[in-house]
Amino acid sequence: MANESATITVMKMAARKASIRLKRDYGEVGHLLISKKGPGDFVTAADVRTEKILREELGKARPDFGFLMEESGEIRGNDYNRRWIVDPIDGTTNFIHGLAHFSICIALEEYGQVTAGLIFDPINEELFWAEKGTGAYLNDQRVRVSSQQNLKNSIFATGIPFGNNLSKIEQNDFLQKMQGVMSASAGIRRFGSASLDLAYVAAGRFEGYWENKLNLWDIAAGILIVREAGGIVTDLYGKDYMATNGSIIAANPSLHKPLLDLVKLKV
Ligand code: 2AM
Ligand code: CA
Repeated sequence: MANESATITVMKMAARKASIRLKRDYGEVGHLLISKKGPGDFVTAADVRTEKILREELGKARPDFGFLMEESGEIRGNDYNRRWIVDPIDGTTNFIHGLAHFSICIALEEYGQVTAGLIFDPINEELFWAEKGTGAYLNDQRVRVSSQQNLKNSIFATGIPFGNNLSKIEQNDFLQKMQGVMSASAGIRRFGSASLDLAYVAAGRFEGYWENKLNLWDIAAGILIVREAGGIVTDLYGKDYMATNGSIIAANPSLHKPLLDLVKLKV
């Protein structure tokens, strides 16, 4: 059983409270899928409501901390050095389509460093969490990255660009990189939630994961959880600027470099 701080207890309670309504809302999406209007507006409301519950719960427990939240943006607290980084639904597109693969993400950043992270998949009741220096956990069990050393036996997750969020040149570059990984590995998965992709790397389910154009709230908790599970996380240039350039690669220590060699960004 893990020894956890008061902070992580606060985070877990907030996530569990927010998840009760969120699960009910997810149940509604099923009905709305076949309605003319579709579930889009309803899901936006669910997103905002979940964020509000998280803000209230975290704010009650730590009144001075600030927030960076997907829906509300930056909210300064009295304590300038501590803030919660929150994504109320990571995997919103899955949620909208009635696909049961999304999470609530909470990270605590202190003096610019994430010191605690939580990723909660409320449908599967999987709560991934870590605190700096004390390891990574799935519910009450310690998790570690996979020990696989060969690319050819490995599966990797990624996020395939959608709509026009990449230029044609970037799209082609991505396709070329996918081709490299698909030839070298046992396969690629695209599950649609950056946080759960990172959580699954931490739990050894995926050997690695890479994606570009993400926001800090998608990855803040996951970076800590993967590192505490013994994995390596960098940006797609092999550096530590995930928060500023929004690119990320996470893998077990044996496969981080081989995967990076296949998917590295040049410019
Ligand atoms: P979201 O569900 O919170 O939007 C899917 O590839 C991953 O990309 C998800 O974790 C998703 O988070 C994230 N993402 C970041 N920016 C996005 C955007 N503008 N539209 C859709 N997904 C986005
Ligand atoms: Ca997200």
